Amino acid sequence: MDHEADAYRTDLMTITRFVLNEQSKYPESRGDFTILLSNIVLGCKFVCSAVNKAGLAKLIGLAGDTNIQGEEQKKLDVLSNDVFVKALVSSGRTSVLVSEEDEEATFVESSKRGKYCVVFDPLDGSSNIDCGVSIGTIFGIYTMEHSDEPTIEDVLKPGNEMVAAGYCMYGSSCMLVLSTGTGVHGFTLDPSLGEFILTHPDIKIPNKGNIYSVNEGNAQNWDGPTTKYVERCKYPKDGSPAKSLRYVGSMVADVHRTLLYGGIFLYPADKKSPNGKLRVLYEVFPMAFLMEQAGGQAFTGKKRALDLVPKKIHERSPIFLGSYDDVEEIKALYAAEENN
Ligand code: AHM
Ligand code: MG
Repeated sequence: MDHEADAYRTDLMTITRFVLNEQSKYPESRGDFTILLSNIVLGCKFVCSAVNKAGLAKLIGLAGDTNIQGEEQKKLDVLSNDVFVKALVSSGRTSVLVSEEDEEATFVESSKRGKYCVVFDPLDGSSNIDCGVSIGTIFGIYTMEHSDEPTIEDVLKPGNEMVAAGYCMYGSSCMLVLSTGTGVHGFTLDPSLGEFILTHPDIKIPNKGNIYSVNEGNAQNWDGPTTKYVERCKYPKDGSPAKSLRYVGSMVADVHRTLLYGGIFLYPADKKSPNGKLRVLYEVFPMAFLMEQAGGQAFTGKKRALDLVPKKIHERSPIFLGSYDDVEEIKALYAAEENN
């Protein structure tokens, strides 16, 4: 019997094994990153299970609602935030946490501190929660280079200083996509094992795609280059076929599709929101990091997204990310406008 063709694969590369292998290339590595990541993975598994049970368990509802037992129910995004904050603090490997759900950063008490700072959106795509459409968790990781008391400056750093970034998508399957700066790798949760298994090694985004992804309802308020770009997607001048439009409205889902199929995702500035909608630290940076690691680009309309230096933890920025050539085109339109 051909064992290779066996229905059961036995060389299961779990995410923990994968990260351990990667970290073993650094002789100074002490396993701290692996411990941190396994706590993030735990948070993702918890949220995945809560999202899957949401309808059944009546987890969906307004924060402040009470269930049959008279206990206060938590909205999924509040619950997810609690889970991640607790997992990250108890990992003993973090010092500063920034979550979309919390107005202020969390400074971990000294007895539980470690060298990492984590920025995250525990459950992104909130408008899609109640209708069962894919949502996700996004995270980015910085290292503290000093042993002084942590400050907010430890997270107000450009995205190019992140040491790792990723997202977990709670969709038809639960998938965790991660980069530690050596390419992008995708792991799918095997619910029977409770483990993320490497299913998409070394993801590379196609150089050019045929999909654009944007909320066109905002078109009347866009600037010139964005308007021109989207017009070109629909009415190409070079004889190429028009691009297809796909927009879920969950950044994780839209970026995931862009990563696998190619194309471009845009959340541009508009007259009402001059800085766009998406948050620099825990939405723009992690996704820009992954795109670059996969061979794509991420641009703000002015510069490389990862070169932004945030001044506030919840700062926003316009973002154009995806296939290298597609982002190159929008960069050229912004450059042309600047030269006018
Ligand atoms: P949220 O953090 O409140 O969920 O908002 C972020 C989401 C992204 O997932 C998505 O790309 C974007 O908002 C969609 O915005 P819009 O509804 O304006 O198109
Ligand atoms: Mg969000």
